[in-house]
Amino acid sequence: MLRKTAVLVSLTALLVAPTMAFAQDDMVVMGDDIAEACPAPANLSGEIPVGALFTISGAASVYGSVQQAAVQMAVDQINEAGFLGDATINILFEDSASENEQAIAAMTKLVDEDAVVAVIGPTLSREAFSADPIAQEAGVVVLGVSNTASGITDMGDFVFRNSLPEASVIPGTVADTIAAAEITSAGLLYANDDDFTVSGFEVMADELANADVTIVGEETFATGDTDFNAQLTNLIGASPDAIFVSALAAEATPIIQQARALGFTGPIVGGNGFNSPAVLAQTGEDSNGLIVGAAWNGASPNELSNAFVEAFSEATGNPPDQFAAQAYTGAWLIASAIRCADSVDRTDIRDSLAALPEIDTPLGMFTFDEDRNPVHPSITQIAQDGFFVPLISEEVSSS
Ligand code: 1QQ
Repeated sequence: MLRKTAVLVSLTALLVAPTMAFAQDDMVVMGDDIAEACPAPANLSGEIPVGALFTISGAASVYGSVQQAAVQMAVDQINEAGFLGDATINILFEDSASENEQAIAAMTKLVDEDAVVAVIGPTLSREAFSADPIAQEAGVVVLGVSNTASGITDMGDFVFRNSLPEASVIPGTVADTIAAAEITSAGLLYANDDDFTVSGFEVMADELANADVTIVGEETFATGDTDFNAQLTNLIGASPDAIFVSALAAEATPIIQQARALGFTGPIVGGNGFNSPAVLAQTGEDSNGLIVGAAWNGASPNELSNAFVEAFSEATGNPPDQFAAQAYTGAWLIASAIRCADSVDRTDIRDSLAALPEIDTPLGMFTFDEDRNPVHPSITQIAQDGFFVPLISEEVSSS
């Protein structure tokens, strides 16, 4: 459990670093840059309702459950640190249950009944395409922390995301895979009924073509499928150096297992859906050599990331994943926008979020571009013995 320490400001801290006055006595947290950029708010008081809409149950719950834990931890830190002066965030969690209709109902409740000033989430891009127009229509900021499909922020000027889109991550994944594994051919497999998996596939196909990698075959499946032997047999029969897969975790796991069972020993390269440690835990040795592009890796040398890993591990008993790091950062970004706005007006918060300066975060130095998409470094990882490690200079087996 997170320690509920009182906010103690030591005399030394005041003398050495007056801008640290909000920080907890023994914890490194994310708000330093904003504490310097924006004075302590003078106009805020009471509880400020903020929504968090995640798929806490359902097929994609491996993502939403860690997002919930990470946002709760961030909100505890924000409130305990007095980051919003006399006010605290009242975080209201809703479960989209991996269903678009449920996401719409939950977003409507948060925006209309709970009168939240901003919403973090929803988890899946297809949920965002369903539910975000409700927030946009009501003039409420919605900050995606795991939406990676193309076109998310095109829904409107209240729609932001801090999750690097596949279009930003996959080019690096393709380039690093070519450099490390010297692939010249690839097969592609993707779910053709999900906004994120289709978008990821399109980016993979474009990037492979740009890099002159021969595409030996493209195969599709539907979300919820469990048997991929027919598609994998077709692809493996064409002898690709690597297989690129755009899938959510529930399908990623049997795809890896079945590809290995069919004798494919080359790199399997996954998109963002593979970034859950649940995929590695469920596939064991089969995921050795799996290559996945990410917005964050636990090996990052960044001090805020290290502090986040320590605090999250202590709070939950498990190390965080990329989705936790993005959700944690997202909650601090919303708090930062509220602090800098010194207002709970929904439009003031939107303008403040869009105008945040570049700040240090567990994801690295972070800023929004003019389209409200994130700008920060990405990383290519390879799975080794149940963990994602940076790919750079790691050995990759080829078929
Ligand atoms: C999306 C994704 C998923 C993997 C989120 C968990 O990237 O739906 O956009």
